Amino acid sequence: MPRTTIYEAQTIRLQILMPDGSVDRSLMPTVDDGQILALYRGMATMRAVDEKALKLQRQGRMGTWAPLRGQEAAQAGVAHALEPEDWIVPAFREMGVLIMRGVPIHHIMTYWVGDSRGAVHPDFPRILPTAVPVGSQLLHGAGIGMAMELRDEPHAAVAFAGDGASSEGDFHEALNFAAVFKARTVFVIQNNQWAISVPFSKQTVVSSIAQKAHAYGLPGIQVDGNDVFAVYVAVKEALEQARAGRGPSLIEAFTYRMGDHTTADDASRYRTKEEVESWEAKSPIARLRLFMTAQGLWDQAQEENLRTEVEGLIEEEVRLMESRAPLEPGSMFQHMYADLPWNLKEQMESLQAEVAS
Ligand SMILES: Cc1ncc(C[n+]2csc(CCOP(=O)(O)OP(=O)(O)O)c2C)c(N)n1
Ligand SMILES: [Mg+2]
Repeated sequence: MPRTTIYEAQTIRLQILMPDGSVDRSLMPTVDDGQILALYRGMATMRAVDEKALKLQRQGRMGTWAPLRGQEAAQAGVAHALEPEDWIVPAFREMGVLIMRGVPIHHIMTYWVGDSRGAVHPDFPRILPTAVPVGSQLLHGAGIGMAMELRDEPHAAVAFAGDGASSEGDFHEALNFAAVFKARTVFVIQNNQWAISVPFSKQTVVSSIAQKAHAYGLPGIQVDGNDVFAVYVAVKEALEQARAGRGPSLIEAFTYRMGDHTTADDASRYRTKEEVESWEAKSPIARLRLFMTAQGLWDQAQEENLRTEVEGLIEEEVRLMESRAPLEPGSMFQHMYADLPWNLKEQMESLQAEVAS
């Protein structure tokens, strides 16, 4: 009997914009200067919001925050490929996608101060609420894509998850359902190398998440997630396929979580400084700036103007977030049960009495 061979599919990583700011012209998408500037502006805004949120948390002005530092290109590339009618199905680290979609920053921050009004987006009905149960949102993304296929709607859903989510049953169920029912869904997995303290090497023995798509019969591609052009090209093509009813795709954006998992974590306890520094050299923002500078599109003065403008915007957004009247404390009892069980009713009444006094 021949020994059974374990076959690992070969994964190609799409890369267009190199860390030194040079590009592979043969793969470069058609993007005009305005689009490039919009991508850069979006990424710079994400970085500034991230930095501000960390400061607010340290000052006790924010409950927690899940830093997206390092993942700006992965999020900007997707956001830029979306059309207004496409659905966004986020996990909990997609603040950058929301910012580029136009969700006000103060509204995004509201969620992280612990106010449930920030979890939902009444002004953006095609953005689902933040999903903290890891991987659960992938099934919602598959379901929305199935509905669009059934109704023959020329739009698509993008469902986000991390590398850790690829170990959840939900991930496999979502891919399988999506493929079988030709869901108009694009799955974007931001492989940031860590699921809290669990490294990617403990999620799977194969070298990419992209190749898992093949088991379910949908195209899977890995892209350099710190390369905004590669992410944009891959997602744009996958979205066009999905909108036309030609089936779902999986895109693995190979990137790095530069910060802690959340402000409740201390990543220095489980990963080395050298590892983090090696990724600093692959920074998604720096490489786009190098490219733009080489093209004559960007200079120091523009950089400083943008920084001042974005800082001003964020200060105003924080002011708006902090000036919003807080939710009535009893609202925590509102959304779980249609009929409140007696013990919770008792607690609610006791809280109401306390607040009244
Ligand atoms: C079902 C479930 N299990 C565990 C957790 C606790 N938890 C929150 S985030 C996380 C890691 C997620 O890692 P990954 O999917 O790679 O996303 P990332 O945080 O890196 O963006 C875990 C285990 C959870 N929220 N839900
Ligand atoms: Mg991760």
